Amino acid sequence: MRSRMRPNRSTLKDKITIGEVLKRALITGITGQDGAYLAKFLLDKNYEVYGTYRRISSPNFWRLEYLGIFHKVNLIPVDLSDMSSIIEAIKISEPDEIYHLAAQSFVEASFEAPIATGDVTGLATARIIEAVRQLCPDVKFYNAATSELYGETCLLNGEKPLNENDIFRPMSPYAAAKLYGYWIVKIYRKAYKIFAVNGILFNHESPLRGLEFVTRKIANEVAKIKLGLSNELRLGNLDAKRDWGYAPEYVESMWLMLQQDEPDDYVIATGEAHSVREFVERAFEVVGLNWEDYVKVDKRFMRPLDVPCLVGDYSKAERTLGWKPKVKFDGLVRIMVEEEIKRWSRWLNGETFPWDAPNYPSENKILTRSLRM
Ligand code: NDP
Ligand code: GDR
Repeated sequence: MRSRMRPNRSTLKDKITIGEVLKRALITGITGQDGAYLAKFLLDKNYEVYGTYRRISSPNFWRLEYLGIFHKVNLIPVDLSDMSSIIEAIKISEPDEIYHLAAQSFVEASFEAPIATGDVTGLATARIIEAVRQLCPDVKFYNAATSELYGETCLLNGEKPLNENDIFRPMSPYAAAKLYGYWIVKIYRKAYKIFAVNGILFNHESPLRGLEFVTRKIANEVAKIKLGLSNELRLGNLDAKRDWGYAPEYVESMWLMLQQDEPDDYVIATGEAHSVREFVERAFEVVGLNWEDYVKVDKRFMRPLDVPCLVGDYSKAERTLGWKPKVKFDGLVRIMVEEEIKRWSRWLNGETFPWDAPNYPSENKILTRSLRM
C-alpha cells in the first residue's frame, strides 16, 4: 500500500524506470557508520536515497565520500530535537521506507549528557514515528534498537546468547533512552498498525566506525604504533565482552526486516562473545607485536556502569529473514587493522583522502567524570 502523501507527488512521472517506480528511502543519521553503509546498499538496489544530517560548523561527510556516494544521495538538514525539521524531511523525501538510525550513540557520552541523550536517542524516535502517523502511516519504519537494552540480563543469563524474548535491564542512560524508543515503536505498531520494526543489533564495527568506539580506537592506535607514530594504547575495561560483527552485513538485515509481510523485532548478532583484551591481543598479532608492551589501563575510559557481556542469538533472523553473519571475530579484527595500516601509510606518503583520524584530538586531552570517581 502506498503512503498517503504519494498521490500528491508531483515528480512521480520522473521516477518511472522501465515499468517500475523507484523506491525512496529516508535515512536519519546518514553521516554515521551505519547510515553510510545503508545508503550504499540501497543505492546499489536502485533506491532513491535521502539522508538527514545535522548542521555543524565543519562538514562531516567523509564516510559518504569514502564510499564514493556523496554525490548520489540527497541531504536534508535535521536536528532530532526539532520536530519541525523532522516533518520537513518527510515531506521533502516522500519515503516508502524510513530507517531511523540517528542518535547520540556513544554509551560513555550518555553518562556525561544523560538528558540530551534522553532527548535525541529516546524522545526523537517518538517525534519521528508520530510524524509518520500523521503524514504517511503506510511508510515502513525501521528503528535502530540495540543489544545494550539487555544490560544486567547477562548477569542472570551468563553467556547464553540473548534472544528477542529475553528481558531488558538497561545499565546506561543511552540504553534507557533506547528502551523508550523500542517501546514507542511497539506501541505505534499495535495501536496504529504502522509497519514499524525494532532491529536489536549487537555491536557491529568497520573501518567507518567512530574513533571513540573501542574496536576502531584499538585498530587505529595499533596501526600508528606499528608505523612508529605512537607508543601506547590507553583503554578502560579490558574484561568486557561483546558480540562484534561486521557493519556492512548488518545494514542488509535492516532492509530485510522491511521487506517482510509483517512487522516484527529481530536480534542481529554473530553468536560469539569476545573480550576487549582478546580484541587487543588479536589486533597486535596482526602487526606482529606483543600487546602487553603497549597497553595501559586508564581510569578515564572506565564507565560508572558497564555491561559485562553481550552475546546474541540470531536464529530468528536466520529463519525468517535468511540473514546470518559471514565475517567473524578474527576476520573483523584483521579487516580493521589492515585498513588503518593502509590509511596511515597513505597519509605518510602525503596523500589526502576522506578520513577522520588525522584531525582527531588525543583522547588523553578529554576530561570525563570518570576522572573524579
Ligand atoms: P554513529 O554514531 O556512527 O551515527 C549516528 C548518527 O546520528 C550520525 O549521523 C550523527 O550525526 C547523528 N546524530 C547524532 N545526534 C544527532 C542530532 N542531535 N541530530 C541529528 N542527527 C544526530 O552510529 P552508528 O551508525 O554506529 O549507529 C546507528 C544507530 O544504530 C544508532 O542509533 C546507534 O545507537 C544504533 N546502534 C548501533 C550499533 C553499532 O554497533 N554500531 C549497535 C546497535 C545499535 P553526526 O555524524 O553529525 O555526529
Ligand atoms: P558499546 O561500544 O558501549 O558496546 O556501544 P564501545 O566500543 O564504546 O565499548 C565496548 C566495550 O569496550 C569497553 N572499553 C572501551 N570502550 C571505549 N569506547 N573506549 C575505551 O577506551 C575502552 N576500553 C574498554 C567499554 O567499557 C565497553 O564495555 C556500542 C555503540 O555502537 C552503541 O550505540 C550500540 O548500541 C552498542 O554498541 C550495541
